[in-house]
Order: sequence, then C-alpha cells, then structure tokens
Amino acid sequence: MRTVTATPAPPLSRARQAFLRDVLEGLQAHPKRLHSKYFYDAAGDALFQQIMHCPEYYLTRCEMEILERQSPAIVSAIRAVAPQADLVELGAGDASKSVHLLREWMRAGMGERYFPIDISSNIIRHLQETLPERIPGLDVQGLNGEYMDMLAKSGQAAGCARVVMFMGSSIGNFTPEEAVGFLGEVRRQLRPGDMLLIGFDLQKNPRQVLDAYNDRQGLTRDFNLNLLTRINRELDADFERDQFLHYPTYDPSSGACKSFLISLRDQAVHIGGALIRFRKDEPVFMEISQKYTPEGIRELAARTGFSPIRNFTDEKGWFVDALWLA
Ligand code: AVI
Repeated sequence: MRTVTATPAPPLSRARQAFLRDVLEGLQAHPKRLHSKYFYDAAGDALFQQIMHCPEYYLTRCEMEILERQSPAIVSAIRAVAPQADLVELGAGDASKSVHLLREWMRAGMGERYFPIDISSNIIRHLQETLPERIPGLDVQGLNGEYMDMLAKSGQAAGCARVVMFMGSSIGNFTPEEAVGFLGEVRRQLRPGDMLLIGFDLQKNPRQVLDAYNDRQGLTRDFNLNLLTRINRELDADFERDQFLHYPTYDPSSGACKSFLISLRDQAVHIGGALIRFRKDEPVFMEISQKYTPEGIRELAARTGFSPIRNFTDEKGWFVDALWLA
C-alpha cells in the first residue's frame, strides 16, 4: 500500500505574512474590507496601465495635459522659491507624465538629481536604465522601498531644497482623514523652503466620475477582482471570482468615490488556513478615490502645515496639480 505524506506548505515570506495578516484582519472586520495597495501585482499593474488609456478614465489625460503644457510655468513657480532643487517622486511608476517636467527642469538648469521612489524594484530598475537616455544629463537615483523610509533617505542625500512630487491623484486613495495623517508625515520630513507638487482629482459631474470607475470594457471590474485572484495564488485561498460583483459608488456631496465587491451568494472561502464567511449581498470595501474641491485642497494644505503657492489646472478644470511650500 502506498503511503501519502502531506508536504508541509513552505513558510511565507515576511511580505506574504503581512499580506495574509492584512487580508484576514480586513475580512474579519465589520464591514469587510481589503486594502487597495495590494491591487498592484504584475496583472494589476498591467490592468492599471489599460485603465489609464481607456476612454472613461479621464484623470491621466487631464494631468498629462497639465504637465505637457504647463511644465515651464510650474518650473518658474518653483524657481521663484528655490533657484536649484532636487526632485523626489513618490510612486514614480513609468514617469510618463513626469518626463515633461523633468525635461523642462533640465532645460531651466534647476539641477540634475531625480530620486524616483517606488515599492517595485522592477520600476526603479527600468527608470534607472531608460530615463538618462531620454533626458541626457539627468542623474537618476532610484529608491526602492516604502515612501516614508525612502523620503528620509532622499533627505540625507539631498544637497539643496527638495521638491516632492505625488502625482496622479494617488492622495485620493486615502480617506480625507488618512490624507491629513499622510501629508502631515511628509511635511515633518521636509525642511522649510522644500515644496510639494501634488495631484488632485476635482469634484465634477457625478456621471463622469462614476463612469471612470465603471468602464465599459470591464477593466476596473477586473482590476478589483484581480485582488481575489492574487489572494488565491499567494495565500492559498479559494475565492470564486464570478461569485462577486464589482460595485462602484460616488457620493457627490462628500466627493467619496468607493468601490465594493458584493458577494452574490452565501459562501465560505478558505484563506491561508482560515475560513471566512460572506453573506449574500454582503459588501467588501475595496478602494476610495476621493474627489476634492478647491476649498478642500486649501484646507488640507493648512491642516498639514503647507502654504499653497499655485494651482495648475487642465483646460476642462477637472484636475489640479497643486504646488505647496513647506
Ligand atoms: C492610483 N489611483 C489614483 C487610481 C484612482 O483613480 O483611484 C486607482 C484606480 N482605481 C480604479 N481605477 C483607477
């Protein structure tokens, strides 16, 4: 007779342990939630690239227009405060928008040092290899790790004032209260005379906002459901994707655009040895994409110790890159 010995599962890496802890904590909470920072595995990155090019997702096009057309004005506003500075970018991604500012930066003789910060080592490697070819003379000093740790490192390396970029409405993925905490921490890392260039999506026709998170091709749906696939693969879970509905909402009075997954039946899911039960119609909160008013942006600056210098807006008035002084 053949004996079958179960092979023990290999120990989880520290990153996976943290992922498992966050997932279980979120799904054992009431109401249930998952953290959108886990959307970005390789499949999530690819889906987000497609979202940024889809017709309904206006945010990238609006910010691209600002940087393509107004980089000279942004650089002059910065130069009026500091004649030379180091540029630091939180969550640099492929830097496809920032290149416009970087080109103008070099042309204006503002300095050569650019510190892109990203959690993905692939992204940092790619930027280090490709950016100096695209922008001759640019000194790319990539920092791979968590935002605050890497911001501290950039502070140790900086030789002059720093301009920190936080673009693409990434601040919208924090609740307004979390945004105060996060920007307060950024402010504490900066010295007086440093600056922050930060992208905000503005409140607008609610239909336009909702459509951006409910595109016809179903890319945003797949982007949300991909987190269940990732949990299955990395945390030994058995989610059935087609038993969850992508449900985006927008509250025009608060500017909170929220995505949920709704359980389509009573079901139980194994995750890393635990069993999580979902009731039929029970929501799982996935992501907030907060939309701001100009007053809300001013108030956020005041609450976090920044002084607004100038807002740069696209032609439609849908998006703002705000320049703040520390
Ligand atoms: C990265 N972040 C600003 C995007 C947003 O608009 O909140 C992520 C996203 N989620 C769904 N579509 C895009």
